[in-house]
Amino acid sequence: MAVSGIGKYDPDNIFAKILRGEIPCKKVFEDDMVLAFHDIAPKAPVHVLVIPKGPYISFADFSQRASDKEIVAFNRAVGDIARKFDLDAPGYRLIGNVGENAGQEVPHFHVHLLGGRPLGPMLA
Ligand code: IU
Repeated sequence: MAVSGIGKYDPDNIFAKILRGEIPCKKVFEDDMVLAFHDIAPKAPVHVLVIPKGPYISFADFSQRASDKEIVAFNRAVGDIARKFDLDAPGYRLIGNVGENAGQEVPHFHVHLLGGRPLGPMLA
């Protein structure tokens, strides 16, 4: 079910539990500000979710409240992960769902990094 991309952060959302180590994930990257792991229901050969460690609901929230340091670290990590999977040359897609209209399901900001096959038109 879709969630709101703004409002009060729910510390019991599934990604908050992953960040606290209460639920396992298939980790691909971690530093002090960012965690990335394989999506549990991959839509492409590479489908990684990249999340900030801070309590941000969506891009709308993150872009407003995160520090410059967090924003730089997050963007750098996304690029580094794509490179780690050799996706720069073939290309890849980044998706960030915000709120109801985008069908955001988990109320902790995440970017989907998809690649490893031709992805087709964005809204297909
Ligand atoms: P969305 O942008 O909020 O719609 O994407 C949520 C994603 O989180 C979706 O692709 C799920 O497959 C994924 N996911 C996950 O990787 N692990 C989980 O335990 C749950 C969802 I719940």
